Parts: sequence; C-alpha cells; structure tokens
Amino acid sequence: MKIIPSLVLFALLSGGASAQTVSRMDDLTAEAKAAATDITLTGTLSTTGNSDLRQLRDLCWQLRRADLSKADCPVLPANAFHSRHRLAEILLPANLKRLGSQAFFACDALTTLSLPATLDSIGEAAFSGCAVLQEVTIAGTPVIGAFAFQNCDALRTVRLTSAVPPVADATAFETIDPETCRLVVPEGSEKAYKKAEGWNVFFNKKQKSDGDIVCSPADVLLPIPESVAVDADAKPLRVKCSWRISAAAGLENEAAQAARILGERTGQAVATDKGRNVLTLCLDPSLSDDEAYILSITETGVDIKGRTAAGVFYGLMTLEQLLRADAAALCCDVIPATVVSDAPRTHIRELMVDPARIFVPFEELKAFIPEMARYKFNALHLHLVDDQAWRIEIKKYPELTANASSRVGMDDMQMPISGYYTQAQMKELVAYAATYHVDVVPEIEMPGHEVAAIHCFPQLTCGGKEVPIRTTCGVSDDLLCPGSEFTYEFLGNVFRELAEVFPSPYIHLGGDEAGNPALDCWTNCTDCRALKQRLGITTTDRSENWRLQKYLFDRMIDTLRTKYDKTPMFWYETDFKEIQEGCVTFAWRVGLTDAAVQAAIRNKARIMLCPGEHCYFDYPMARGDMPEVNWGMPVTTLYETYSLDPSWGQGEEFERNNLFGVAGTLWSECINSPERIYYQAYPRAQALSEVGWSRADVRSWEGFLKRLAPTLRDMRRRGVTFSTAF
Ligand code: TNX
Repeated sequence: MKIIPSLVLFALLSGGASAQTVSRMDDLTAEAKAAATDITLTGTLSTTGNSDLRQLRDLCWQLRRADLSKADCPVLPANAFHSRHRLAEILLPANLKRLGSQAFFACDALTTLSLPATLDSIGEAAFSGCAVLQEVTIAGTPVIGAFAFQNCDALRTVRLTSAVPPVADATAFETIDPETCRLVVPEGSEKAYKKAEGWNVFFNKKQKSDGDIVCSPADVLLPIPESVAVDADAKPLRVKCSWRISAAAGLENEAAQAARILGERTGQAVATDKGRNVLTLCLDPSLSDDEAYILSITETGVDIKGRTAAGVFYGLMTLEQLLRADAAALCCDVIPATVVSDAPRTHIRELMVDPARIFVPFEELKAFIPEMARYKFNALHLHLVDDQAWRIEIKKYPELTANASSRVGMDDMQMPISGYYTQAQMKELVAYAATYHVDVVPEIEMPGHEVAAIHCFPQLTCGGKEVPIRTTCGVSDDLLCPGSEFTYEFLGNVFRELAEVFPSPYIHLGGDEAGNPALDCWTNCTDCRALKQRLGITTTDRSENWRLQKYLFDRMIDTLRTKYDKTPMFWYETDFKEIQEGCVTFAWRVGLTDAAVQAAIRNKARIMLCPGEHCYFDYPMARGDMPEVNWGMPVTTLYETYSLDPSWGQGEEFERNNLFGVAGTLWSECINSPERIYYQAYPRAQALSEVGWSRADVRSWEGFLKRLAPTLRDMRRRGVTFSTAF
C-alpha cells in the first residue's frame, strides 16, 4: 500500500524514451524534464541560477542526447554537464565561444564530439574522464586548457581544421597514447603540430624538460609539517632509481602502501631484497605523539620513523607529496637532503559523508578514502539514516532497507535514488579504511531525522502515525517516541548489530533539529505524558521535552558505554543543556560555536568543531558555484575554512581538555553524483586538514595558497575533480 505511489512515479519517469524540442527549459513540466532522454533547445539559454543549463544537468537525469545547435548560447559555464553519466551525444551551440572548466567532466557515455569554429577557449579539465570518447573534431583555434582531455583513454581520432596549431597547454592531451590515437591535421601542417606544445605528444615526443625537476620541500607540503629542514650542502636523493623497502615487524601494511606509492610515482622497480635507494620504515617509541613521524631524506634513500604505524603512514603521505613536488610531472627527479619532523595539532580530523539523502555507491564511497588520507584525515563519518532513507542493513529488521532505501526525488530533482550498504560491505570498508589509518564512524540519528525508520515501523513514533518517506530537504516534526519501550528495543537491536560491524570507539547519535520547532509530537502523546509523570517532569515551557530527550539519550549512552564500550557523539543544540561528561558534542550551527564551546567546558565534554561558517562543504564555495540552486544555503569560502581557529580563542587548556578535532560535512541534498562530493569537498578539505593538523605558528593563508597550487595540479593529473571558485 505504502510503496505504490512511488512505484507508479518510477514507472512514469523511466518508461520510454522521450524527445522534446522547446525553446527553453521552463517550457517543460517537471515531469517532462525528468522523463526526457533527448532534448533540443532553440532559444536564448540562461547560465546562472536555476538556468537552462542547470536544469538540463540536474533535472534531466535520463538525458542521453542534447541538441543545442540551434540555441543561442555563447558560453557553456564551468561544470555545465559535470558528471552526467548518461549523456552520450551533444550538439554544441553554433555560436559557442567559451567552454568552461570541467564542463563535461566524467561524461563517460559521450562518444563523439564536434567543437564549432566559433570557440575561443576550452577550460581546464573540460573533458577529463570522458572515458569512452573516441572522436573529437576541433574546428578553428580555441585555446585549450590544462588537462582538458585527461584520461580520455578511448580517444582514437583528434581532427583539426586549422593549419596553425591552436594554443594548447602542455598537459591538454597528456594521457593520450600516440600508438592508438591519431591526430588528423590539414595537409602540410604536420610539422607545425609536431613542434607545438600540447600537440607534440601525438608524435611520441614527450615534453623535453630543461633538466631535472628538483623538489622544494617547503613549497609543496600540505598540511604543512611542524618543521622542514633542507641541507642544501648535502648530496640530494635521485628518486628515479630502483627501490628497496625495509620495514620493521608490524609495518607490513605501511610497506605495502610504500611499494604502491613508489611504484606509481617513480615507475621504478620496488622490492624488499634489492634496489639502489632504500626506504626504511621503523617504530620509535620516543616520539611525542602516536601520529608523529620523522622523515629523513639522504643521498641513499629515505628513513621514516613513527611512534606507531599511523605515524609511519603519515610520513609516507609526506613522502608522496615530496615525490610529486611542484606537479610539473607525476614525479620529480631529485629531492634535496631533508629532515621533516611532524606531529598533529588535533587528533580527530574528519570528513562526514551523507549517503542518506543521495546514495553513494559502495565502490565510490571506498574510493573517497585514499584521497582524504593524503591530507592526513583520519575519520570518515557516515550519516547512514535520515528522513529520506535508511542505508545500512540491519539483519533483525530487514524492512528498513527493503522499504526505506528507495524513493523518487530529492527536492526538484525527480530521480530515483536507491541503495543501501550490506554489513559485509561495511566490514570491507572498515578494513580498507584501516589500511589508510581512517576510522569509520557510523551515525544513527535520534530522536529526529528518523522518518525512514518510522515509515517502516510506525510504532516508533507517537500514536503509531503512518509517515511517508521524505523526498524534500528540511526538518520533520515526526520523532521517535521516548515514552514507548519499543523505541529502546529497536535502537538497542540496531546498535548491537552496528557495534559488531564498526569497531570504531565512537558512535554518533545525531540529536539535531528535534526540538525546534516544538516537540508537539511528544506534548500530545499519552505515552510521553505517562513517562513525564513517572520522571516527575511537570514544566510546560517546553523544557519538559528537552528533559525527555535527555532521558532517551541517557538510556542510549548507558547502553553504548556499558555494553559496547563506545563513546557517544551528538550534534550540539543550545536548548539541550547537559552533555554527559566524556561525550563528544559537535558545534555545527552558524553563530552558535561560542555556546557549544562553553557547554563543552561546563560539562567536561569534548567538542568537535565543524561550524557551518567554516566547515559546511555542502554549501557553495562562492555564489554561482555548485550547487547553484539550494534551500538557501549561505556560502562557505575557502578562506573561511582556512581561518578556523581550532582552539576557538580558548587557549591551550581547552585544546588539551576539550577539543576533540575538526570535521567537514558533506550533506548531500544537493550533491547528485559521487564526483560532486569531491567537487564540494576540495579544496576546502585541504584547508581544513591544515587547520586540524598544523600548528598556528607554521601556517599562513598565503603559504597555504602557494602549496595548494601543486596539490590541485596533481589532482587534475590524477583526474580528481574540485572547485576552482576561490
Ligand atoms: C542541517 S547539520 C542538518 C542536516 C542537513 C544540513 C544541510 C545538521 C546536524 N543537520 O540534516 O543536511 O543542515 O546543510
């Protein structure tokens, strides 16, 4: 009964190909946009706000073919078709002048492409990751940006009409294999192309470098280490030689990571028995911190010492950045004799991902881990359930994933969103993350943001109300009922299974947005009233409802601590006055960090800093950057992220006793592809990594920007997307 409406809608949306010719997107109904597979637009197209292009990209989720050849549209903005995996064919506007950066990033169904002669420029990474693109025709002479055709491994023909080679960045076709991809140019112009930067790769002529690429350690490390000492007089290390890895017992994982990094970067043989350069990994209990390390580079190799395997691993992350150097190439040739001595400022550096609102397929979720580990993040927080979905298998309650992991719609995006993680997958994720020293922290919300569970088990809410799964963002007034024993039985069973899957010492219990607006749900409930009476709660100014919430939390905290030895975590709410000693509260609301910090100090609790102003990476980084249309989010600039003071002006005692760490949140109401998680996260996550890892006296905004440039260039080379709106 409950699922019929969404099934009908699903059938409507996916049934049959639908071709549409209209002037503008606003001429189509919401249903037509969602059903369209082939759209021809003939009008003057808008590119800002909820533009024709934003609607094409985000609302026409089934789009396979777009014909813009008759449209008036001189600019296709950055990200115009970012990660549209179904788009197989596009006819570009006949008056197109500019194609923005990442315009077709990861459009991995696109097979052929014809760029009009009117085009003046092709942005950075415009076609990066168009993995099945076979044929490109470039009319005219557009300036072609860095990494424009990165990882277009299926390219077989690039055809040009101009006898004069267009100006191309040296990296525009960096990953082209000249054995399999032909460059077709006007007769007589081969010589010119052969000599031209960017095009010479087609003639098997790798860029001739002007000598060795030498790493400058202080200019390339992010987050910046405590100290970097270069000895310019000592003989440097040549890295493109064979390598031998010698690792102490217990560092087998780090030895494997080291072999991977050296192999990928240097392209040289890596073994445990022979090699010219030696990488030695060992443990040194005299270091100051579990994550501290000392990395020494000499003429003969590299030594990394850590107090624990985690420290050794962070030494390796630093080594990889030294090999990458200024990212002029995948790997440098020479690193000067250097000693890096390093330790983290805060001990939990987290990114939070939300597969509840828009599901993140398992393999994509896994792939997120190595990237965050590069910047020394050590916790991945998974927001596994919310009003819109339940995403984790619970064996005792198969209804949860059967009935609440599939829906149509996230606000105006009328697409089917479905999926959940099995417990076996989560165990695999945990094991994989551990090889990158990342702890996976699960979150199950209570008493709010629980509509998915209530949808499956109406007895979880007051009066057994039947509630549909939410398909829009925002806050629901339907809460778990603290007066019903079933609530505790249910949560207890869920946590019993979670504790077995996630070995993390932490577990997040949500707690946000369940009291404001008022908890009428509880005020009018007979079970809640009976509970209030039993507890002697007589107030009627709404504090009674916060006390009921406290009762619920106290029971769950007790269960989690005594049965599973877990430290509970919560989103901070001002009205919720008492945080249990030792628990972790998350400061998230814009403008309320002072209050959260004082509450943590008062309650002897620990506090995670993720204030919206600095750490909400679901917000756009600038106006007009993705997401262009949202529920009214403010902007969180890169500078705002960087300027977060993790001690919040409180000084050392607070930092020692209360500060837990820093977190960046990637709520996914508006993040409609896995690639866009990276786009929202980076480079703000890199700024946050430095906030969380590096001491204030060694870091600066200018220094960060300088060191960010090679970091981002390397991401481009590796085909990873990020925002450039800073
Ligand atoms: C508020 S942050 C929420 C989330 C939303 C987010 C969107 C928090 C604890 N609650 O449910 O996804 O805003 O930015």
